[in-house]
Amino acid sequence: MTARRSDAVPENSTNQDIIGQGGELHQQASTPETRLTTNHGTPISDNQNSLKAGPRGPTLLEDFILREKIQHFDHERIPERIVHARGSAAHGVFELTESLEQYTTAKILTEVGEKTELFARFSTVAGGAGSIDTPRDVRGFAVKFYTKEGNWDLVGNNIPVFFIQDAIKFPDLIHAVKMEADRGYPQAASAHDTFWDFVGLMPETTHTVMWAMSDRAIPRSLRMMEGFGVNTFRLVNAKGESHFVKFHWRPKLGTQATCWDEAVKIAGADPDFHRRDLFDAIDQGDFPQWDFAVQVLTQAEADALPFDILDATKIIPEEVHPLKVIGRMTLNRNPDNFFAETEQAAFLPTNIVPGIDFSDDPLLQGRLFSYQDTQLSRLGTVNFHQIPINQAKGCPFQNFQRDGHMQTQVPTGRANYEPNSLAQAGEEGGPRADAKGGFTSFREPVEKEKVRLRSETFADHYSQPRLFFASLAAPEQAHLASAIVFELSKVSLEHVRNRVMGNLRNVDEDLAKRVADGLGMALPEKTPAAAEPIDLDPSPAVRLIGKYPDSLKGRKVGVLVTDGADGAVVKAVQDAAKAAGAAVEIIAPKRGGAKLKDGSTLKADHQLAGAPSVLFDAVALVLSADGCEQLLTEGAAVDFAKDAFGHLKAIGHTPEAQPLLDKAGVEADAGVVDLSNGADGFIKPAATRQWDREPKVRTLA
Ligand code: HDE
Repeated sequence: MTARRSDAVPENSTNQDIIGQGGELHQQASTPETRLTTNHGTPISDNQNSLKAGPRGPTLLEDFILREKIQHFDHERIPERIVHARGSAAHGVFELTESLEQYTTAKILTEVGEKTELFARFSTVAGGAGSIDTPRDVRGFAVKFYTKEGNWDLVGNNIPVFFIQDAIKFPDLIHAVKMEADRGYPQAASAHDTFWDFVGLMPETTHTVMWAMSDRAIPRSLRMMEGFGVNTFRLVNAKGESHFVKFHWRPKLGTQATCWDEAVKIAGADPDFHRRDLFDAIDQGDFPQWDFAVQVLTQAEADALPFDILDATKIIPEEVHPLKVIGRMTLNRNPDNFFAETEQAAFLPTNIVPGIDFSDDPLLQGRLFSYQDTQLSRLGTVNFHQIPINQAKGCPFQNFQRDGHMQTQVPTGRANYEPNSLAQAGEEGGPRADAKGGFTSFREPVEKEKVRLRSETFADHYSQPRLFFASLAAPEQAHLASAIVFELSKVSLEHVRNRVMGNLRNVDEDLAKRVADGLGMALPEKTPAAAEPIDLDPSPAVRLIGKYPDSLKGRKVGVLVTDGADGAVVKAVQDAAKAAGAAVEIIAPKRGGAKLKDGSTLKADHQLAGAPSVLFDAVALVLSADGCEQLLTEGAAVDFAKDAFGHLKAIGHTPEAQPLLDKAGVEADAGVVDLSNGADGFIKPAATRQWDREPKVRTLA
């Protein structure tokens, strides 16, 4: 039995020996600048013990320090975003390279060379704040520009179209995709009954569903995603003339995706895969960049399109209206504090500057209400614009709005109304409207009956999904078809699977048949379409394969090393991969590292069990014969090689690694490279995926 401690109060009231090691870390601060205080500034003498009636006695209600600390902790969480809850963000800068003066008065789009600070947040849509980074999902791509004329928030997605045409359907769409109401699952997954039930019943979702089933919805990195404003906006010039505009972000690293099986495994290996990747890249000075581009159309050009420019389920193919690159975004600083910045960032499509304006897109019109409203419930006060991340930093903001929860400003003077004549008496009169430089809405003539109607011009739901499918590279088409098979296979309601297939027949008979074969079901009747689809010219610009640069820039190579391995080979791989722009990480059976052939120790970045090959873009197996022998009975090692092969990655290896490759079923091909003759032959296949290998490793629809 351990002896009972005495109730006597020890002389040293913090009892450091009892609390634990690291006493020096609990060192005492002595100056007002360094000492710990309560929220109200009272210095704290002991942050280890609550106030008790004797060392073993009950805690006293009087302990205001304990109560304040616990109470603040209890309230640390705020309501998460109803959609886009899971997000990662960074600070950066926008630089204009070409002026749009002809089209707009917005300074951010006319002052070439001007650098505007910004904050960008990327997100998944369906999952909660703590969900995985790699589900199949649309990604949010929201940018807040702190311009000289107020904040401009471009709140977009990584897919250029949206599921629905009218904002009134948004709550239904989101209810359907999020976890099912009674059972509370699945989290962050569209592969379930209610989502596909909604999809089957709402043909307007078809185009975006196609994009969401494509490889775009399983991005390799947040740094490798395109971004789109989705809705049509207007640019308004000094003469008051309006043009329609679509906004685009193009990543310098190209748009790249994972394989579905890989994305699923990453979810387990590193749920923070994208967040970590973005943070690490910026931390290491490898700043992600995007070109900013616009498509500008006159009213006449918009009228000539075979669809309605106000319909957010349609793209304007860039082969029809080319993109004009006008600037560049660089993300160069990680947030200092996730909550204060990433979580409290409030994006509002209504944050717009003079010279940019809204279109009548009924989806956008609904968004103009929703975001301000949601910030009120999430951040709890009308003063959320005063939170540092949301403040208009590029210019002053001043008005007569006053008071409210969490008011942090201290306005002076009596002028809290307008008009006032206080200035005549030498008092502060406050700001006034600026008829010339202030925001003015485009004077669009509007005089119609009030109706609840969907325009006839919104009726064609299938021509563009058909265009999208026809435009993809063959492996991407197979991935898309397989993704639909995967998702519908998780749908328990047979009539829902049938309805979706009936709709797909309007898109492409071959696609529908491949899905039916993949499901092992008969192809149902074609669903009648509201408007018969037409064949539009394909848009190869929507492809991924063949479009992104064959480069190791921004990618990661994993080198698996065992005891007895040849350090010269490791170094050759490291040097060649780094020279090609990749990050290199060492994996060993033990975290301490591997003892190389020459007796030196190579430190490891990861232990094998915690670093499967899904975390890397290409791998090298630098093994000794003995080391390989030991790995043959190590499941993680066999999976490492097997998955790298299955995910179409380049595999460099020493000849000694052959038994492991054999056990993993790795067959010789152009992506499996013997490193005996140096690492150069490994770099080329490492810069891409081995698409030719795919039919050997999986059956696709
Ligand atoms: Fe959003 N959306 N949305 N959305 N959305 C929100 O605002 C909404 C839509 C998008 O990183 C919410 O602050 C409605 C399209 C992004 O913080 C909410 C409709 C596009 C983000 C909201 C749409 C988006 C949001 C939830 C249909 C692409 C995250 C939390 C009319 C152009 C921004 C919040 C961030 C967030 C409403 C459709 C993009 C509820 C009603 C289309 C990137 O206000």
